[in-house]
Formats: sequence, structure tokens, C-alpha cells
Amino acid sequence: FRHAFIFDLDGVITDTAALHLAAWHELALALGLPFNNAMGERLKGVSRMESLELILGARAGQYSNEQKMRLADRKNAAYVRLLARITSADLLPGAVEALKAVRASGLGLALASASKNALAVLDRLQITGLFDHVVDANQVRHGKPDPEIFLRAAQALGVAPGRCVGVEDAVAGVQAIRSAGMFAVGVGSRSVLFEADRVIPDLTHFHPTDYLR
Ligand code: G16
Ligand code: MG
Repeated sequence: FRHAFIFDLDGVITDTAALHLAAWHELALALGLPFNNAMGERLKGVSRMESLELILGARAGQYSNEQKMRLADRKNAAYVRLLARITSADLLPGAVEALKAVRASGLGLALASASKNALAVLDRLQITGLFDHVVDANQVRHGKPDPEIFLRAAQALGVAPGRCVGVEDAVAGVQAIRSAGMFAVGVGSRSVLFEADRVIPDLTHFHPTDYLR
């Protein structure tokens, strides 16, 4: 491939963010921890264990690593239960069309998701076959905003980072794309994703060639 697109999953292709939030909320309630929906923005794109630290906040020091692992497992069990409800009807507007447009233009297409459940989500959405390569949290050492996940995807596609475009809804994700030396397309609001090279409200009317240098 001469150029490639690397898409984030949660919040770009489907709105699992709401399910993650519901699962964290359930855990916070059980632990008697304060929780507000404003937490949502900070949890986006952030790994499971780092999300737990944010949820525990000042009380993080009161739990051993083993206890934290158990709490993270508990949240994940709740999240996986919610995932069973996802179908291709949960694809965000324009998402499949955008992915198909990338393929139709002969460009490489990869997924870079901070979720260990990414393959299960792709499967539920029935879009696994659209990707040339998938990198998820099981394959990387450092989470977003570290560029590792995007660099791995580019390497697997055999495309130099400077010829890659990353598509993200999270601040941490946009930062990861920029540190990888790629062009960053933010999906969401400009006030949140101001570090992106371009910001679009959603994937409707997504034309891959608009972002190639
Ligand atoms: C996603 C979500 C994050 C979530 C993370 C880990 O990343 O945005 O909120 O904490 O995955 O998920 P899991 O607990 O399933 O491993 P992305 O990069 O797809 O937006
Ligand atoms: Mg995301």
C-alpha cells in the first residue's frame, strides 16, 4: 500500500463508550465511589487498568494490585455481558461506508484499539473481514497516548507512518497518532480534539482522499 488508514474502534466505528461507562458505573456504585458521566471523556481510549485508577481516584492506594486485578475483571465481566447486545445495527453512521471507501481506493486499512475485546466487538458488528490488520491491547506494551499501537499497525501494513492517517475520538488517541508522526483525524468536537490535524463530527461523508498528503 502507498497509504493507509488506521481506525480506532470504540467511539469511531461503534459507541461502546456508553457500555464501558455503564460497566464502570456499576463497579463504582458497588464500591461506594463517586461517579459522574463527565468521567466518560477521560476514560475514552484509556486502558482497562488505567481506567480503574481513574475510577478509584484518591482511594487507589487502599487496594493491592491483586484486588485491583479482581476489580478490573469484575468490570470486564459486566462489559462483556453488555457486548452480547451489540449487532451491526450499532455501527455508527457512515462507519461501514468509510471503511469500504478506504478499501475501494486501494489503501491499507487497519484497526488500532486499546480494547482487549476488540476482536469480539468486530465480530459482533460483522466487519472483521474489512481490515487488512488488527492491533488490539493484547499486542502492545504501552497504551494510548503512546504511539506504539499505531506504529505497529503501520508496520504490519508496510506503510511509513508519514503516509498513514489515524482516525480517533479520544484525546489520548489523537496524541498517540500525532506522536507516531501520522496525520490525525479527530471524530467529535473541535474543542475536545483540538490537537488533531482535522476534526469531523462523524464519519458521514468521509472521503479518504481528503486526508492524504
Ligand atoms: C477502548 C475504550 C476505553 C477502554 C479500552 C479498554 O479503546 O475507548 O474506554 O477502557 O478500550 O477496553 P477493554 O477493557 O475492553 O480492554 P479504543 O481504543 O477502541 O477506543
Ligand atoms: Mg476510541
